[in-house]
Amino acid sequence: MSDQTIYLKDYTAPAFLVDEVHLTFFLAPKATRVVSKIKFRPNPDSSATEFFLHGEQLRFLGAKIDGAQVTPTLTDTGLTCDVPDGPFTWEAEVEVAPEDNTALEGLYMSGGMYCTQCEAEGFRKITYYPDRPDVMSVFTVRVEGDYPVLLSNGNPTAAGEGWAEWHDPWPKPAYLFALVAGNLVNHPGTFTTMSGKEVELNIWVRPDDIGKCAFGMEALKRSMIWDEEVYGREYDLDIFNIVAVDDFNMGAMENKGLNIFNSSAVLASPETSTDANFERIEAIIAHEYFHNWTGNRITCRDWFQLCLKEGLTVFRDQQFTGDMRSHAVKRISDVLTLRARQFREDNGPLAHPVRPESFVEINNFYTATVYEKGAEIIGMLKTLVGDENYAKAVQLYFDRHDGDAATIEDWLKVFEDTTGRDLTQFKLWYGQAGTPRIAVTEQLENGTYTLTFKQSTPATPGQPIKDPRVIPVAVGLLNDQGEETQATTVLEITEAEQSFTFSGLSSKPTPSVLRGFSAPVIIERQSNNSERAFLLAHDTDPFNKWEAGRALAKDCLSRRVIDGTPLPADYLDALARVAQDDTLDPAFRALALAAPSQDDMAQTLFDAGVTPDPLKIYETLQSWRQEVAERLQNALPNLYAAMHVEGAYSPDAEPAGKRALQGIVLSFLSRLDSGDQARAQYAAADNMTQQLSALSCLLSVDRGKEQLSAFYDQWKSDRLVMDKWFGLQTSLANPDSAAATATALTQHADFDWKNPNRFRAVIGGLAMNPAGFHDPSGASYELVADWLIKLDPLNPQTTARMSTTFETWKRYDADRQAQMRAALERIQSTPDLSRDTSEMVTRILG
Ligand code: B3K
Ligand code: ZN
Repeated sequence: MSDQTIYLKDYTAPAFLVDEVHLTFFLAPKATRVVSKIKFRPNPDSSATEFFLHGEQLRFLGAKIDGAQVTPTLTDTGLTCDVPDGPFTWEAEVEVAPEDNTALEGLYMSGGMYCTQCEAEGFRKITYYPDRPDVMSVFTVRVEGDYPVLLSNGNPTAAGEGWAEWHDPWPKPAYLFALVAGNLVNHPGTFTTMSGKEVELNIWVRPDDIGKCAFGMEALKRSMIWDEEVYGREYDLDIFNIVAVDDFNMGAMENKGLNIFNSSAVLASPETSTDANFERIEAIIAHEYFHNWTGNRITCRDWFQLCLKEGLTVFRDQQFTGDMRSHAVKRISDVLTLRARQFREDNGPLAHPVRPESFVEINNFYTATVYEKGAEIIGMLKTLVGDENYAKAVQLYFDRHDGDAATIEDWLKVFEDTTGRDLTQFKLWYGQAGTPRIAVTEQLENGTYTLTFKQSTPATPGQPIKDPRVIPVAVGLLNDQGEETQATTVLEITEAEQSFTFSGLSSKPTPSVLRGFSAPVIIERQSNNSERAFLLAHDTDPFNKWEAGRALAKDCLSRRVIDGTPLPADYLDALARVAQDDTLDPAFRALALAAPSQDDMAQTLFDAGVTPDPLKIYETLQSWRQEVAERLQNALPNLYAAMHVEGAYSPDAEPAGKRALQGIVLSFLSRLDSGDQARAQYAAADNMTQQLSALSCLLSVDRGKEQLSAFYDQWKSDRLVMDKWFGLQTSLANPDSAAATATALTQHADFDWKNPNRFRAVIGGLAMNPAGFHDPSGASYELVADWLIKLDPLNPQTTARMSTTFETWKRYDADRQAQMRAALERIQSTPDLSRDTSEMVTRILG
């Protein structure tokens, strides 16, 4: 196994280009034969001459060039061969064993069906090929196998008993190749595009799941219309297929015309899916569909440019969800995720630039930084150039680069050409890792109010020194009546220290800084809780209104963790006011009433120079819930009743928001009524949102044994619901019994550890229970390490991803650090550890 580091600076153009690919698959679980016929020609823009094709874990059966047999030189990673000077046709025959492919990369089997996952470098496990995104070609595929459904990319061209042929007219890199075969049924649909073309739509599932496709189909149609209306992008094939697969390493994959989805990211029904599931499914369907233009028609030159397609496509799916639901609520949830995942990454040993400069295993760079911070960069760019210029620049990008394998430079150039603006400094966002800190100070003198910003970014691995970046900081000012005296204005910070003035002020205003979270930074400003309460009550910017409440909560909770300070009455009063303010969207109120997460509190304390004690944080949050419940006691029953939704279940934002607030209210009520209301809700629930929220409330107050086993009996044959059943138990277990709970669940007959969703539910669920994961016995660290070591030889990608559970180890006390380090070292020293996991563990250890 090679574990060489690959560098962006070493990029060279491919020696050969591909004009046509013809593939024939003779499917068999243990021995699928893949016959390839590929038209190559030397790349006029490359001085390289070596003919190298990637290929891994392939049984080579033979090869020909222009019809004559050749004997290439084979290695573990590919082959080389002498080739003619001009264009030539390469033919090869290889054999692969999809049934033995537990890594779920390349061609593999899931529940009796064949499927593929090629991004980033999985195509080389299917046949010999220049498996790099800058080699694009038209593909024609013939699939032979005894299955009723045989699918590949593009349009179907011919089919008969046991075979089908597909042709994809759009040149694409091999990572977008896909094939599916199996006993599947389809939920059909149609879509008429803006130019009047009829497109056939299908969601392909196993027969048992046919009742769970309707929502996904409607979400797909909404995505297609939205991309036409907002970005002017039309679909470009006669057919668009989505397939649901149970064993999948991530959410979904945007293969051209044949998206393959983790079942959890597409299948939905009111009885089995929560509101959050519906929203996530809608977003993922949109995301994969949007890739058709941002990713497929315009792809990446090399994998260092991954954020070119991912950051932009995440940004687009965030805009879409905002349009479909609520922009304010979406922004708050996105920032919650960004801080929980990306800030955590950016402030620890795994910090890396949005465009990394090197990697050992590219699959390890499908990160929150590339995706979410990548999307924040697009958002900042839009803020800086304005909506109109953003729209123009993006159109120019589509016009100029359609059919290209592009770079971040290409992307920035369309903005420079559209606006005349120099984006050299802005580009630092792609190259510099780490979350900038901005210290804000204020001064009022002779009616002039000055805000001063000082930016700095802490050192990250390999990057000790950082330069000042361009940071758009949206600011508004409020007077002491709570009226807005300065509407939102975007201040562009470009220097290490910079001041901005506002004139004509008679008294000191209250600044509302970083409205809408206009940049992915940490604001450091001396504030106090009366100011925060004031902003919570009066800020017109919904994000900052929520943010003020959050800062208030974190401050009160931190004090309580540090020295037991009781929660101030005015804080509880402010919460009570928000809870009962009917002018506010229930979904917003639910977010405002939710406690900060344990991990968020740990990071907050760590940033304040306090070593976080996970158990103490857990206990503090528990007592917070109790105190809030008591303070809200009189209001809770009415609020609970007011959030009742009449009529049939709908996953739309409005009823979902009401259920979200009702769920929070129920969690408080459960602390006062021994779970009576939750038991009643559980018994009456006709949808998964309410069933699961009732069960969680019961488990959180140490009740619900009966419901937990009833839940199992009711849902044991539904895989996706059983993932919830498993995950809930490890994530909500009491700290001192979490490891034991997880151990018991790993011995459960339904614990199929080779299935990534189930593995993530149990092992990932434990990691999402910080007090349980960090139990001082070290039992959870041991357990997680044992399971990662066990999974690694089968599925390196999922193992590597889950090793990030340990990424915050340096935050904790010496004992915990020693235990976590020992667990990491044990993983690291495992013989034959995969390149994926080895790279991650080595970086985490630092
Ligand atoms: N592009 C895929 C992710 C592929 C991950 C490879 N390890 C899904 C997405 O971002 O849409
Ligand atoms: Zn994506």
